[in-house]
Amino acid sequence: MQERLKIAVQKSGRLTEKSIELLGRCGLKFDLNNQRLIAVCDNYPVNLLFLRDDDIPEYVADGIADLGIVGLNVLKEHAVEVPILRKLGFGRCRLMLAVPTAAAYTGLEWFQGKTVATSYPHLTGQFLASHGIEAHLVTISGSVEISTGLGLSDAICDLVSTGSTLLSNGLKAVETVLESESVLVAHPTKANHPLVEELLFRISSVYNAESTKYILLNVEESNIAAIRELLPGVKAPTVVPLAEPGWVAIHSVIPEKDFWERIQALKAAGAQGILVMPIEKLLV
Ligand code: PRT
Ligand code: ZN
Repeated sequence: MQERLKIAVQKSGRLTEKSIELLGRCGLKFDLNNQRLIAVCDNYPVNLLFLRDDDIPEYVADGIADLGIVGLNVLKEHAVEVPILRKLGFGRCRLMLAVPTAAAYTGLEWFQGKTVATSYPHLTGQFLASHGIEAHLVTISGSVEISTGLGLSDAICDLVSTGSTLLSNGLKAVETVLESESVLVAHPTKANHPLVEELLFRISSVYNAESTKYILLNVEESNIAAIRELLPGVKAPTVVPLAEPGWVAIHSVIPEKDFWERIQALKAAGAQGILVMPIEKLLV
């Protein structure tokens, strides 16, 4: 029987939907109807293991799961040594120290001798110690943000995305301990497995497609050189003659990031009838 990869994903939480969606966009189909400890993939030798996110680093390190999708914050807090195969771009947040809004905060020395509540004692302790700060850490597993208002702590260290939780609890973020996003991790012996390499290739194709657009435009032949300068393409742009003599259509792929600047430059170089389309996958 063919070997099946086991991929650990969060059972129910902020990363669950995005993790399954990413694997779906890589062409992996799962029967998710009767969730759930394990879901079997119908068209790729993969099983999903649904776990609490905190357990994923250990499961991967122990080789019970071959791959895992987990927040960098959880991975670093557990200090488990497993290779990160790639960042996945979702679940972005920051682990931040936050103090009461009214506090006269001037710098990290403010934390000297203070009590800090957190679910991330390892990362918080390491950060404060690396700046020569001795603080008293109180580890709590949930609702860290209410601990200061309740008098349990002077400050907190917690994950922040929009900042609205801090605001509504009378706190302000003052220092970043860790920038986090979800990452794909592997058991060390599986990092170069052919099934893993194929999956990584598919993930790259999905992300490359997301960050690029397909562009078609018409231009007079005399302007081809100027337009080419502005179009990187995957190799080089495709140039097709139009029925109108002296005119060509150019097809290419452009990055999303400086999209409008590039369109402006193309127009200035004589491009007309510009058509831009999303790319579903980009296999390079
Ligand atoms: O049950 P299980 O242990 O699996 O789930 P969990 O409750 O531990 O985790 P979950 O689902 O809340 O989060 C999973 C992962 O999502 C985290 O480990 C992070 O990598 C990532 N993530 C991204 C976040 C946030 N953004 C986030 N904003 N995790 C938590 N939060 C919380 C934060 O703790 C705080 O309470 O949201 C609140 C702050 O949000 P803002 O928008 O008000 O700033
Ligand atoms: Zn958790």
